[in-house]
Amino acid sequence: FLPHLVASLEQVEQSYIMVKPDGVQRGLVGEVISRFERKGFKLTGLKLFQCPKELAEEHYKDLKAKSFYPTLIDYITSGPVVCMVWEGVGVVASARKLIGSTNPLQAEPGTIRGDLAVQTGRNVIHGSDSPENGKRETALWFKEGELCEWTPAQAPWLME
Ligand code: IDP
Ligand code: MG
Repeated sequence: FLPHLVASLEQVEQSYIMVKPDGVQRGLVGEVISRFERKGFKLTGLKLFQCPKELAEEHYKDLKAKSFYPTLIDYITSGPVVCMVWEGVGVVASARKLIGSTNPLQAEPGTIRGDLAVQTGRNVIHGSDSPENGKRETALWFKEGELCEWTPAQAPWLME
């Protein structure tokens, strides 16, 4: 038992991160994964997936009333996405910072959207906006048994 690796379990969050179809088509999957790996979060789920319309609608149900909703659903289902779950203390807010503002023209340089995208409707990546939604979206996109619990070899070099 290595107490320094356990980082009080209730503080550990999950963020559902998804490379959207434009990111996959543009060959940015490795770049995105690399940024999260280098930050030091733990990957616990990963798959290439063609999203069915019903799942896209459920994922974005809060935006149903928006004028861009139909084109958003078309966009998300237009090709494969890469679904991921990243885990760690503070991962949800940190991932949002790594991702940058929704409108890539307003996203800071150094962020994924700031460096790699120009339009809100082609903004490359999704990240959960709260720990609660991190859990909800993880359960929505991954079946039980698709997630891996593991201890990265670098854990003691990331957390004291
Ligand atoms: P977020 O992805 O930064 O959390 P949300 O406001 O939750 O942004 O919107 C979800 C997604 O809907 C955005 O990432 C983007 O793909 C799309 N979207 C949001 N606003 C617009 C818009 O004004 N035009 C087109 N697409 C939009
Ligand atoms: Mg959102």
